Amino acid sequence: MYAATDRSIPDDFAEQGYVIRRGLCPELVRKAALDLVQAQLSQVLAPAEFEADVGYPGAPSSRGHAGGMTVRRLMSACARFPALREFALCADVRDALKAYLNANEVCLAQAHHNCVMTKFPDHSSATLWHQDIRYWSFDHPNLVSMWIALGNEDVHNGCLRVIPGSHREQFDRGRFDAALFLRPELGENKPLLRSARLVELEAGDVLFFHSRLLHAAGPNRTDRVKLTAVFTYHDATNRPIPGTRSGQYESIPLG
Ligand SMILES: O=C(O)CCC(=O)C(=O)O
Repeated sequence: MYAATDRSIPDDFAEQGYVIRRGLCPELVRKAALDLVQAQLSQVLAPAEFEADVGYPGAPSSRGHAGGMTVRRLMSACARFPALREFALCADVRDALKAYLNANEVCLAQAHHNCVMTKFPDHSSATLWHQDIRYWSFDHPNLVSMWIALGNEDVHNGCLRVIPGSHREQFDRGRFDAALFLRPELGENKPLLRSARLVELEAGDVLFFHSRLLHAAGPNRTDRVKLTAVFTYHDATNRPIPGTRSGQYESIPLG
């Protein structure tokens, strides 16, 4: 159904809206993070978001339904996973983000994302086509997320799909539904969807993508949980709108 798997490493972030950095996350960081993530998942340590909360296709309709309390995100990753925090704030990551954001100083947003996304085998939902800017309220829609594969990600366990270059397009509001998901049934959206690419990652690979890049993901059809850490960054001069969810916590400067 999807044109191709992206095993290449597009080096033109400005053109493509994403870049894959193979093996950027050191093994020591990944293993330390995995141990702690698994320990916290086994206790369902708060703050967490559950499958029933997201309301995505395939999610149980309430927390009381079978699988409704399946964890979908362990929130506040920076505060609870020291190895991930250290990596998320390190010089290599900072330098990459300065280039992708074309910024002199960058900050990590604690307000949202900043999580470990989980996809459990028995109750995992699909995420429809969207731009992450739907979550954010900043002066400018120019943020970049770092997606760290803590294990392998492929079409079987619900890896991401992206539409290269879509971050550069201006879309009319009518191309999206009420919840700001792209409307696949519209003729004008079909060519875009045909250009989608699978982003298959190996453990330790890191994907950087722009907050306006259209992306989606399927459910996990394997028998093993998929775990991904996600952090979002912005130019220090690009400020969250006061009173919005984006403004609820101070961002962390990386310098
Ligand atoms: O289902 C997924 O893994 C994608 C999640 C995602 O794109 C999001 O939460 O913005």
